[in-house]
Amino acid sequence: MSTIDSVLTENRVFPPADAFVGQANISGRAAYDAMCAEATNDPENFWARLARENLSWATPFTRTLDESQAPFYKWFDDGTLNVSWNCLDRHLENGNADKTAIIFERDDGTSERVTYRALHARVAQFANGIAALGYKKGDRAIIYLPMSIEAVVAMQACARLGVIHSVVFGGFSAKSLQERIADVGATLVITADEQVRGGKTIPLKPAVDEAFSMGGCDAVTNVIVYRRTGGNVAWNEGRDRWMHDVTAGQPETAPAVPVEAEHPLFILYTSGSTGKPKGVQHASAGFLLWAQLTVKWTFDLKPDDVFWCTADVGWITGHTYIAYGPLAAGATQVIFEGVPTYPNAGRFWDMIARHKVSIFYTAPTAIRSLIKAADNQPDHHPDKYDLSSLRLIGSVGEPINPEAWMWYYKNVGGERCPIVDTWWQTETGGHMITPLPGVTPLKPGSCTLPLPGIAAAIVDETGGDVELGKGGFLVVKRPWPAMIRTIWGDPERFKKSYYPEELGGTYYLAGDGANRDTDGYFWIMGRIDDVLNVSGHRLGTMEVESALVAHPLVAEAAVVGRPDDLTGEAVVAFVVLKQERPDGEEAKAIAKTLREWVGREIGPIAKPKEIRFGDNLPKTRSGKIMRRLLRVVAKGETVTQDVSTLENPAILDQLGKAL
Ligand code: 6R9
Repeated sequence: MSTIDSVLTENRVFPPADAFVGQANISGRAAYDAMCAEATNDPENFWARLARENLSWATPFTRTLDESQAPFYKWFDDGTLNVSWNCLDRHLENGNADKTAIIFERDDGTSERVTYRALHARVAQFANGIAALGYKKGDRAIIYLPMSIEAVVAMQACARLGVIHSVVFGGFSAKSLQERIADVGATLVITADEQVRGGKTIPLKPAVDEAFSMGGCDAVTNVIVYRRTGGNVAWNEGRDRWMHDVTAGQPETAPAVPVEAEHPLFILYTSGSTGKPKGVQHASAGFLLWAQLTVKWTFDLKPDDVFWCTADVGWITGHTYIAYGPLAAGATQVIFEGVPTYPNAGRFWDMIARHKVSIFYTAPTAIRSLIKAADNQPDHHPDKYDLSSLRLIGSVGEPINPEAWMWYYKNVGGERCPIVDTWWQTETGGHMITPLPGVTPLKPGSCTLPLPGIAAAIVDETGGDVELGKGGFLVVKRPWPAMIRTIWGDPERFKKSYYPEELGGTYYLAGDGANRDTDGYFWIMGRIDDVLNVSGHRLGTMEVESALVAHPLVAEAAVVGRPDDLTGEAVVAFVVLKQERPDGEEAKAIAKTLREWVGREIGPIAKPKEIRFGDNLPKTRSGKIMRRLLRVVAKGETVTQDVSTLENPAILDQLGKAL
């Protein structure tokens, strides 16, 4: 509640500087209003014009939007193109072959530059290599790689062949990997021996072997391994092959297979409100169009910019704003293998200075941890570095609190760089509500206004518009090209999750609560479902609960979020054991075991920050766990709500005590 109050009373406004407006790709409010008017008055023409102007088509489309199967919308569906061709080949044709595409910096500080010509050659060789193994359009490949040029090469090579990729974040466990391999029906897995982060090596290939040992991976015929460290790995002859062997001797050109606009480009799993992660399916043309356009609009990309998005390619931000958008737009971008605090808290600032980064895009959780680190390591405070190359900075992943916004604005942006606080989701494909740096006066903590073409609104539980100043559900009233197409293998769940009948069945329901102020600015209030946001990572409470109850000691578990200064939200688990409720050292030992268990079941990001044991959980007489009350208890507050419907009110006292 306190954050909601504080953001709604936030009244500082930072209009864009005249110099920025003068050079911006979208310059001034009138330009924005004109684009919004065009999009509202004739949406099909608006999107068709952008798709023709910005993408290179193999077969031009004649149909823009097919709503006949709504909410299964189709965009540009009689056109064909190749995503990798749009990201690479066309830059070779237009004189940018020798432009740097990627500046890759390793954990140890060494770096490598790759031109568009060289990246194209590497993608072609790998595409030829996997084509030679028999992979073709429509096959599914799991990519489980660290941040590397190879990760981008693997994604682009899949796109070149029409192979549908599903990237699994390197921090996910063998179990999570196995579930995704099985659900997506992968026939190819691409991984690395180990990853390197913060001076440590972390094995990856063993997780793949472990995933196979769990079953459900029989369709996979090849595991391609990128040798990052040369660390020891077990080898499965006939199935495993080195990436350098797959590419060896392959030609540096490869056909770019034209695919239908609606051909799935990738499937990316994300947490929902039930236990099983959802495979969000994106289409080729619509996704690429929006990835490229938002790089130009939101980040105001110019030919000489050096762009750096600090996300991992395992998340949607790394798909849209590393693997596809910047390349489609012909940018030079930095890709970083390591972590922000190694070898010290100045790593990001040092990299910005060394690589002359002009556009920097990171997450509030990183900013908050660097604020703290800068206090503890004054020698590595951003003011010790030359950040004068920056001209725009951005934020993504969770609401940014006004205090962190102000710190970022002053200490990183030098009170000169606009901050683009971009609200969007795995499902939206790209930015939805965000300032345009040459248009929008900024308010710390608000993602401001929808992009042209995005019909964002706030409605009540029946789908009716709410007045300005009143909170409600964030929806998008009209389809847009980069939207989710379906949940892989579960179209019913897609409809139920995102187009609920209660709201009329035609609005996309984002799952966030939001508010609008009298200027029409959006303020995101967080999730309305059982999804947590821990350090910008989405996590379903049900997912963590399922992991906990899978442990032989656990009878029942309820998981809630608690506000956390550093991670935004923290996971708190209330657990009933099959044995008597433990206390003292025994309780601490079991809590430790369970935390590690969750780390293995899902991944380290899902480990509960706190576990509390009870004889039972607070339940209604009909047996429903009252998570609402547990949220109050988790915060250390006293329950003041009416508990008369509770079967066992005394349990709240017991659960109120931390270990
Ligand atoms: C891109 C990404 C989506 C959820 C979303 C919302 C939260 C993302 C935000 C933000 C406030 C922002 N979120 N950006 N909340 N302000 N600028 O993060 O995708 O991992 O799918 O998460 O993240 O709650 O619903 P994803």
